[in-house]
Amino acid sequence: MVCSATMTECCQTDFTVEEQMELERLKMHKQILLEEIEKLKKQIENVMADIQDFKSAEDNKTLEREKRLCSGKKKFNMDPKKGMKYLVENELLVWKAERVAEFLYKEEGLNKTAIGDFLGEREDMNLQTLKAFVDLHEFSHLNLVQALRQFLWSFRLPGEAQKIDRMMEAFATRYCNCNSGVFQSTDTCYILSFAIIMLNTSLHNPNVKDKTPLERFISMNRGINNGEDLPNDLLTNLYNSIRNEPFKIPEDDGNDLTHTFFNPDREGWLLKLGGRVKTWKRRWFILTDNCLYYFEFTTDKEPRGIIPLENLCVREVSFPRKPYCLELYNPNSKGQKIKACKTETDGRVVEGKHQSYMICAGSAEERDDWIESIRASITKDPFYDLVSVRKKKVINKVPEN
Ligand code: 4IP
Repeated sequence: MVCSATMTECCQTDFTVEEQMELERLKMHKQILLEEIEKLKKQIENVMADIQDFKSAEDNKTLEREKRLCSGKKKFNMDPKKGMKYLVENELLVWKAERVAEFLYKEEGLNKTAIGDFLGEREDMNLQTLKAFVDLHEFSHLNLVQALRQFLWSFRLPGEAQKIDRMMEAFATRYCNCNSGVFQSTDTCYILSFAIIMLNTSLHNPNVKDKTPLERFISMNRGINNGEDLPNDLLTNLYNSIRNEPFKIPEDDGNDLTHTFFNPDREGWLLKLGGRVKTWKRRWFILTDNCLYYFEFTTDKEPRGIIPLENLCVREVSFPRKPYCLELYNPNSKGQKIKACKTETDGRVVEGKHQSYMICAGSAEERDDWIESIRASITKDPFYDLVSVRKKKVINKVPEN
């Protein structure tokens, strides 16, 4: 016979009343649990959706920040001051010397000229940043050329003398802190750094024809270690290092240190009137380093005379039968000899005897070009004064030990 009762009915019949009640209770419990699971599922879904929203909001924020950072860097590259203002106002950078220095040292995409300009400014914050920036460089166990390579690659030296002075001073201080005992003073390190940069130009700039030999480099740096000489080995190593590999200077607008003050400004044949004996001599003149050098032949290694242009003025003058003349004179000490040196025919180097230098060019145009170049040379490049003041200081210093 086929039973038409359902399974439950069948079971129900088999269960005791208590068992049936228990079963009912379990069923309800199961229902509640299922509902709770459903609720939890919904909650999890909601949380997941929130997380997703949060993530994309964060992504958007990061993206937004990236965009602002990018435009801040662009602004900085065009105008360092304005760029910094923007970066700080947009909370992309904290206005503290260490943080700004780190940013300038590590951040990709910053223009090295702009970094140099910012670091060279005289404001307190810029000075502090310069110090912090230089302190980020590790110069321990590097020789001076290696340290300079690292330093000069991290930004581009600005053209202004005072800025360069501050930066090189900061460099020299840091180098001496990292390598105590190498130099007697920061000034020694500073002067030698300049000598190395000049050497780099002399050896690697094709416009410079007179390449400084090792012996001259050594003799140029005599007495700079507080009156003492630096070891020949040290100078020779530095010389060789530069000779074998020139400095790598960040590319830009050609206004680098090399161009700023080491290029010969002008060279050419001119006639010069003697000091005491008034004879005209044809001499090869080179205007460079704020000095006028004259040679008998273009190939001569040693000049016949050197006229430092410091304190001098130049003007056009007329001279009988010499139509295109210019005169170098000292407006503050008329009637006195101009500070200069010359080599006598017997090879002795003596003081010049001119109260003024009368020089004659081949044409009016040539004369005017020379006047213009000499004037430009007199008014620019106070670097030499800066370096020479320090040089005098260290050469006259008594060694500490
Ligand atoms: C010389 O005349 C030359 O003109 C010298 O020029 C000049 O020296 C001398 O001046 C002058 O006496 P002589 O050759 O006819 O003797 P350079 O040195 O170019 O040959 P400066 O000082 O101009 O170089 P005094 O002042 O040294 O006499």
